[in-house]
Parts: sequence; structure tokens; C-alpha cells
Amino acid sequence: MTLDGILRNLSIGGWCVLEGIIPPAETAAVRDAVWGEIQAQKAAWEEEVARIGRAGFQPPPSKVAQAEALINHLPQVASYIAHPRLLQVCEALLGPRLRVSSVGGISTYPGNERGYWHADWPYNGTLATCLPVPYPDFVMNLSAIFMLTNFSVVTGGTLIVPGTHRQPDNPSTGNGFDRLAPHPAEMNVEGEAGSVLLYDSRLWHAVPPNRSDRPRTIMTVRYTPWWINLEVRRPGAADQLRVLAAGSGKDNSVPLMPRAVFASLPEEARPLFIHWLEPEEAACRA
Ligand SMILES: O=C(O)CCC(=O)C(=O)O
Repeated sequence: MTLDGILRNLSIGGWCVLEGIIPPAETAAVRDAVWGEIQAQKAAWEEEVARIGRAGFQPPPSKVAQAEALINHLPQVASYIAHPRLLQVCEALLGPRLRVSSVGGISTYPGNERGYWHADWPYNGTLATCLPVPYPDFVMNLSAIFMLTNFSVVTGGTLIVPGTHRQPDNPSTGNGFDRLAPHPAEMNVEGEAGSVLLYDSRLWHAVPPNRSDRPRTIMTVRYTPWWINLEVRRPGAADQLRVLAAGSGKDNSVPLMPRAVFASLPEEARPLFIHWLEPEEAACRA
């Protein structure tokens, strides 16, 4: 598809699929590495789920596991995140000097619960760092879901409601739509492993049920323009502490990137992460 066609899909429906971002011969290795990191962070994730429950927030769906700061553990994924075709679309919508604000991993196990309808940061109403509604109607953040296993109705392609990116709010902000109810216009995104679902972060979407007999695994990446304040996600930053103290929402801070990891990134990926380096002193202590 041409750039114009992709931009038209993103403008009308709020989403598109870019095929072949990870070459077929490399997809299994990326999937296994992301799966391995999700297993390595299992105990931390279970602790986080318990903490979310104790704090009275909507618990994450059962049989779903997540890993955070994937890039710090698997820098080999950086070249896919910086794929020229993906960056071309992101820059067309968000302008030059993009940043990546988070990289995560999610596996849905067979028989998992579906998730709640939400939009991604900075529009997720369960977060302390959520923008107030109503949102202005323009693109401020893009979300990418890298399919590491095939997406279908059976395996569980991300559930989306096309066109909802133009709404001034979403079910996670308590807009009156039952966040756990099926939506009459919902659909599963379909695509082959190695493809990327790219969407306006305002699009209503949810973790889908996996009706297959194998885990479905994804990598999530958020592309953010330089003019959005990421300090609210920097652990210990004044803006972060202030927002957390003032709000009742969840913390979505992101671990900083160790300098040694940054040094190992390919040249083309470094500008996307340079804003998130650990301070020099941390590198000296390590
Ligand atoms: O698991 C999925 O397909 C959706 C993940 C999701 O909701 C998100 O990345 O915000």
C-alpha cells in the first residue's frame, strides 16, 4: 500500500496493518525472545497484578502476561522498531524527531479473558497521566502492535472498534459504554506474524480472547512526538511525582535505558531512545 493509502486508512478507520516489518525468517526468533522475557518477568507481573487489585483498579484479564521495558532486555528488536516504512508513516503524522515512549510484550494464553475497552496513554482513563476529556481531535500518539504469531479470530487478533479514534473519550474514562461488553462494531485485526498493527492511540481496543491451543504473543511500541511531556513517565521525575500525588490513577512510568544497552543499538534506532538514558552516575555504579 502507498503512504497515501496508509494515511487514509489511519485517518478514516484509525488503524492499518503494515506487512513484513519483521522478515519471515526472523519472526520465530523474535517471538521466542519476547516469550522468554515475558516468562523471566512472570513474578514481577504477578506482583503488579496483585498491586493493581489491592489499589481497587480494574484487574488485567486472567491468563494474560506482560513484560515491560522489553528494549532494555532485547535490544535486538530495535531495528524492527526503527523500520523505515514504519517511521515514514509515524513521521508523516507526528513530525520529525520522534521518540519511543514504551516497548512491552504481551502473551495471551489459550482461554484467556478478554480485556477492557481502552485507548492507550495518554488517553487511558485508568492512568494518573491521562489527558482530561474531551480530547482535541488530532493525532498525538501512535501505537504499534508487532504480531509475533498470526492474528486471526481464533488466535485472537487485537479487538478494535474502527473509527472510534475520533471520539472525545473512551470507555476507560467512564464515558458510559460498558468497558467489558462486546461492541456491535468490534472486529479482530487479522494478519501474519511479522506484520504490525499501527493505530491512532485514541482507537478503542481490547485484549482479545485466544481460542487456539497456543499462546499468542505481541510486542507493543508507542511512538510519541517530541512535544509530548514524557517526564510524567520518568521514574522519580518532579512531574511524575506531582501527577501521581495529585491523581488517583495507576502509575505508568517506564524504566530508563542502561547506557550499555543504548550503545548496542543500531545507529538508526538511537534517536528514538536517546531521551530515556540512565544518568551517567547510574552507569558508574553498575
Ligand atoms: O493484546 C492485544 O492484542 C491488545 C493489547 C493492548 O490492549 C494494548 O497494547 O494496549
